[in-house]
Order: sequence, then C-alpha cells, then structure tokens
Amino acid sequence: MTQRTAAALAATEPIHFPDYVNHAKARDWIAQVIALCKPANVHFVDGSDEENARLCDEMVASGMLIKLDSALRPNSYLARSHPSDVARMEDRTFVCSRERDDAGPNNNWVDPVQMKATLTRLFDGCMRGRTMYVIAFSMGPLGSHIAHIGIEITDSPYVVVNMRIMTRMGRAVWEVLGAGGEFVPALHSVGRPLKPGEKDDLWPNNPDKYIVQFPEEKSIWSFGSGYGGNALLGKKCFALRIASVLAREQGWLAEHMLILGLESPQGEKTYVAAAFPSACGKTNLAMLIPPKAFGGWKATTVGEDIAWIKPGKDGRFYAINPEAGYFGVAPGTSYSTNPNAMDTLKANVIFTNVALTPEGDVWWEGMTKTAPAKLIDWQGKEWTPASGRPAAHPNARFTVPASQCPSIDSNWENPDGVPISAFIFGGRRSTGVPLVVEAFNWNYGVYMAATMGSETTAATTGKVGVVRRDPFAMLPFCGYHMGDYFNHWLQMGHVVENPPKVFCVNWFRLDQDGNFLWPGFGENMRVLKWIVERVNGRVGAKESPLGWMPRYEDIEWTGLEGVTRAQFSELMSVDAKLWQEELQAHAELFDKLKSRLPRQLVLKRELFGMSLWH
Ligand code: SAT
Ligand code: MN
Repeated sequence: MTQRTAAALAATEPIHFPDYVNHAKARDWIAQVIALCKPANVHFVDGSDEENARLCDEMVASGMLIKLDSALRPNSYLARSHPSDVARMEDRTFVCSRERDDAGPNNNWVDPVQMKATLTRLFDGCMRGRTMYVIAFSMGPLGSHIAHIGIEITDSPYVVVNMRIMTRMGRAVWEVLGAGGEFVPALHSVGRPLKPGEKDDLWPNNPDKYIVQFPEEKSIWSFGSGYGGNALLGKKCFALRIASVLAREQGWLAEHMLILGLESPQGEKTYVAAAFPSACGKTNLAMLIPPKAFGGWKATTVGEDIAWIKPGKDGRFYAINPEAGYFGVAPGTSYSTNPNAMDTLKANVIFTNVALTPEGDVWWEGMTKTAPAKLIDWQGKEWTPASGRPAAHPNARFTVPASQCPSIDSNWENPDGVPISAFIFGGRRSTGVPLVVEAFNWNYGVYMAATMGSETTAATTGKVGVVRRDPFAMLPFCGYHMGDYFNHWLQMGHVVENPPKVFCVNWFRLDQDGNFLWPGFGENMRVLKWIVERVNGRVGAKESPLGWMPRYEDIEWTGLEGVTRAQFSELMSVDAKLWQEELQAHAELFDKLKSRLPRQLVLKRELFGMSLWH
C-alpha cells in the first residue's frame, strides 16, 4: 500500500495505515518518522510476490538493478554500488549508551543526547522526493519463542528487496506483532533527498555516514550508506549489536556463529555452533561436504553467520539462525571451494558489485580458474584479464534465500531451534596454534574464545599476516563492553545443566616452507568427527597445556593421503616460547578491557603460563 504524504505532512489528514498495522506504538513511531524525514510517499511493505516484482522492475527501469539472463541466472539481478559505499564501516559505527564505559573500548561512543541531535538534523527532510518503505520483519522463524521482531523504515527499494530475502517480512509479521508486541525500531536513509524534478543517482548515498545503535532504547539509526550491514539493519545492527544487549539482559546468547548439523551413518545428529573472524572460510564450513571416505556422514546447514541461542527446559542450549538468507562474499566462491554455495546461487539472487559477462551472467575472482576474455567490471567499465584490477569488488556479495541451499538442515526453521552440543572457535594462525584443542571446561573455553586471534589477509586490510585479537569473532559486533560480555559468557555456563564442550580449531598452520599443513575444506570433517565423538564420549584424547587433543589414532584418516604422523605432530605441537608471546598478547588485550575484565580470566592466564613452563 502506497500513499502520498503531502497531506499528512501538512498535518491536516491522518496517515492511512493498512488495517493490519494496528500497533499503537508502531503507528506513533512511523508518524514521527514521516514528520521528520518528509518523504514524498509512504509504502507499507506487504512482502508479496507482486510487490517484489514491481520494486525490481522499477529498479531495473531506474538503472539501479540489471536483470541477468533469465536462462543462465533466472530471476536474478546485479547492483553496482557507489565506490565509496562498498562495505561495513567500523569507524562510522557507534554504540551510544548513556555511560561511555558501558559501550567499552571495543565500540565508538558518542553521548546519546548529542548523537540524537546530530541524527535528527541529518534525518530532517532526508527522504524528500523519495518513497519511504515500512518493513516489519522477524529475525527467526515467525512466532518462534527465540525470534524477535523489528521494523525497518528505509528510503531504499534495494534494502526492501534484500530484506525480503534476508528476513521473514511483511504482512504476516504485523499479524504476529499484533497490537502490543515488542519490536526494535530501525531507521535507515541513504541520506540523499531529491529536489523536485532532480534526477536520482544510480546508487544514492551520502559521504557523511552513521551506523548507530542505542542499547538502552534498543533502537538503530543508520544514515548515508545503502550497502550490506549498514543498511540491512536486521543483520549486524539488530541480530548482533542490539541482540547481544538483549541477550545479556534476558539470559541468552546472540553470537556471530554458523550452525552446522553433523549426522552419523547411524542417523545420530549432533549440532555445533562455530565462530570465526572474516576470511577464515566460515561459509565454506557451514556448507561443508564430507569427503567420500566418510560414507554415511552428512553435514547440514542451519546458519552461516549468526546464531541466537537460548537455554531450553531440558538443560541444553537451543539455537536458531535468525536470518532467512545469506549475504555472502562472492569472490573465492567456486565449485572447488564451496559447491553447495554455487548451487544455492543458481536462481533468485541479488548480486552486488560482481562482474557482468557478455552473456548476461556474473563472474568474480576465483569462480573459475581462468577469467572470461571480456567482462564489465563492478564499476560498469570494460574489463579484460590484462586490465590489472579485479573485475569484482573483493567484498562483492550475493543475497540469496537460505532455503535454496542443497545442504539446508531439515530443522533450520524449527521454532524451537536445534540443541547445541559444542562451540567451536577458530582463527587464521600460520604458527603456534594447533589444529584442534578441547578446552578443559567451560571457563577455559571462555578464555580461549576471549583471546582468539586471527591473521589479517589482503581481503581484510592492507597489512598481511598481522594477528588481530577478535574475541569470539564479536569485536565489531558486541553492543556493549567486551569485559562484560566475557562475564556474561562465564555466567551462561551455569545456566544450563550440561554446557556444550568448547573447542578451538586452526585450519591455517604452515610448515617451514610456507605450505598449509592441513588440507582444509571438506577434510575439516575429520576434525568435526573427532569433536562429535568427544561430545558423545566415544573417542580418546591426550592432555596438553592448552587442553585435550586428539592423538594420531583418534582421527579418521581413511581416504586422506599426505598428512603423515610427523606432519600431524607438527600440526598439534605447542611451542612454549611462542605461547609465552601469545600469553603476552592476551595480557595486552586484557589490559585494554581491565575496567570490566572478569578476574576469572586473569587467573586462567596465570594457570596457562604455569602449565607451559612445566
Ligand atoms: O555487510 S555485513 O555487515 O552484513 C557483512 C560483513 O561485513 O560482515
Ligand atoms: Mn559475519
């Protein structure tokens, strides 16, 4: 339903809400946003196929979307963003709690009163000449007790069609919300008002960008960017930053984790949740295909980015994937690295910043061994392999319904979630960190996750190989002080009777010549199988200063050539000198968080230090 708002703006006529929008607080908020942003039209998004088709057609007509060839990539589109608006922007992301220390050193902070004043000035009239879209969305299966509802108001039709893939949205959500349900208000504008008759930009945005979370109010304001997590506010802003605050208040976990199902040949299913910083192959692991030699084992995907985990009545944690789609990095995705992702992408995809082939299909670096002879690059320019620049932006993305993934788990939309038996934490470490370690207990596991580090790659920063601490892979996503977050994790170990076992993995260790010691990809199933069998008490391990580790004979080797006993001991070795340096780096991290750091972790650090010397 779309309506002109000139009358409403003059405040002479009430806004015409669709009959299913009968939530008084939501109506008030929407009316306030209309008065502030002054859009030309208001459209309540119902989520129907017709509405989606019309929005896509309009964007094709305006040039914001390019329709791909219907035979090669049915019902799929390509968008090209402005070169200054291609990724999440950590330096423009703020957590505005009343007290600075509540946001912690892990967040940019501005006083909320001052930030509201800045934002109110920026949003005043920011939607002039545009349609304002109102999207009710559910993070998690509709009506699930683990799910939560948000309402995003945006002036970007690109956001609407992406939110339709990434969340459950539209009329059905209004019905679940009813007249008094809780919702998180999320306001978004590209920040590019149009004068009467003015021609729009292909990718409207504003050089001044703000991605702001108000943790006490549980609200989100995002200005100036139309890209990814800056604009699809259900994802990092709600499902991690705001949800982490809710989770701490309410006694659950909102985590940057994939959820993977592992089914044995006997049909026994074990679910694990795993956190990795970027550039560690998280999507590949979420869609892993076990090697042939693992006949009978199946891996299934519940989620590839975010997990919401609540304690169940039976003393276990239950997790849902709050999202309904994947907003994944395209470059590097291929039939050799991730066949399930490639098959997911066959139809109904919105690609952003990939290259266009002359046939009207897409291409990105790594998709095939040899690049096509001619392409149009992500900026719309002609490209050949001799151009000397990437054809797709390194952070080019696909937005695609999770339901299309061949490995999707049969329980992925179960409103009660799936029971989690293990938490896995990983990083990219070329030295020192063993292939897999099982923490001695929950608190040791929290220590290992809290001190997790990962080496930067060309894709993440300019400098390559620098270890960045990224606790729980949550550094850019925790909506409050990281020290309080560690404490919340320690507490959550007591909330359930049998907390999951905690493991740390590292697929990226190198030998002296710089070759990977571990083959990775589908072969990671060998490590996962050990983890599953540890959880179920069926396989041995030996004690090490860091935790329990598999012996050579504890790993299934059938069908894998090339990892010798000697290489395995290199993969598992713990060098006391390197670990002293590692513990020093942990001390530096702890020092930054000291105002809220749980003492338990300081003591654990000392214990590790002592066991390494002996
Ligand atoms: O753009 S998102 O924030 O959704 C994805 C990411 O950068 O991690
Ligand atoms: Mn992520």
